[in-house]
Amino acid sequence: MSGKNLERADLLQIYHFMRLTRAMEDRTRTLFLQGKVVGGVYTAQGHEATTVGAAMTLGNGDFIVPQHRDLGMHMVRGTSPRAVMCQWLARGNAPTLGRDGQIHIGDMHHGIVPMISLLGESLPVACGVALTMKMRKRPTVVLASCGDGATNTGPFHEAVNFASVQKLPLVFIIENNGYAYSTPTYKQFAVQNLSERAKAYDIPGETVDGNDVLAVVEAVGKAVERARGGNGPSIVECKTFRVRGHSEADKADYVPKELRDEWLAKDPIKRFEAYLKNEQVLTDATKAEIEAKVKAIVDDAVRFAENSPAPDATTVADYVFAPDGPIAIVGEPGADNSRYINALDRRINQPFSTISKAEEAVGR
Ligand SMILES: Cc1ncc(C[n+]2csc(CCOP(=O)(O)OP(=O)(O)O)c2C)c(N)n1
Repeated sequence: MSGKNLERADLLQIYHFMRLTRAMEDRTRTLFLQGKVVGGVYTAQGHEATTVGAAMTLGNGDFIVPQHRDLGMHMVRGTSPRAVMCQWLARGNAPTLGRDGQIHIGDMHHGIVPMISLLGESLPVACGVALTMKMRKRPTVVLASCGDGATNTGPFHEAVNFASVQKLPLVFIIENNGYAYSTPTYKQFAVQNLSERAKAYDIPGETVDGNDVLAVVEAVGKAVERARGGNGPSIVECKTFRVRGHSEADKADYVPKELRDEWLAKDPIKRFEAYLKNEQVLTDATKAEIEAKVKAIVDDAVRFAENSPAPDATTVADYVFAPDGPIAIVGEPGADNSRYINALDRRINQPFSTISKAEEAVGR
């Protein structure tokens, strides 16, 4: 999908996902204030054009490797709103079975690789997925995102370098939202735009207005096409702003009021809505229809999560420790005496089970 050839239905779908993302987060904040959310709430009001726009450029068989502000990408790729609400309310039937209250979740069937909470660490994993697909000669693109703060970690640079050397079908989205927790960008790096970092790895880098969804679709769409064509990775920096705190526990009083007001005036949903009205794509009736649909989805997800059971305390150690069992000792009967390198080699030449399942699911 490229910004220039969007049909009416595409535009309305983008609007729907932006509204859904905002509504899911707004409702979560209410639940948090009611004391129903277990743990912190990390939202991304202001990021919707970036997250929804970027994900809309992908095709069915592609992968995303999202970060903690990427609910919009999850919504577009098909993570169930019920599953997200069960995560936030830490229910026993949530994807992490109540062990984590965030969107550190994934579903390989929908091409969603779960986030690793340590900043930057998901990016080498994205390289692994892209390399696998390249070795299998699949026309798959992997879209990996991170914040401005995460670009200062070692794994970010290792991943971009590796992706460049291997010409991987990868697009790195940098969501530059002005702050890494309370640290403003000017205290994090000396470059003007984070896309300049692409030069060091000899790949294209572009900076776009991350609050303009059509600009995001255009820039990311181009990078996705480039990756799919076998021309390697790119960086797209989306400049946006986190208008709320790092989490709901953070009042963010380190952000000057004028700066927040300036970005609130550039709200990505209001801007897109004005554009759609001007283009006569969004009428009052269509807007009301979308609002009702979004409300029904969120109501259903909340109802489902509130009626879901709490985690069963007796299962607390499940999936945390390896099950008891015999440990094979090298040299003893029944043990695999392969050298580590041969075992790895054997594994690499076998299909990766999770990725194979995902491929099956998307009918490749
Ligand atoms: C290696 C590492 N250091 C610190 C943290 C704690 N932490 C989580 S999010 C965050 C801020 C990240 O800033 P940025 O990458 O700019 O993303 P943003 O939250 O602004 O979207 C921090 C410090 C972490 N998860 N991993």
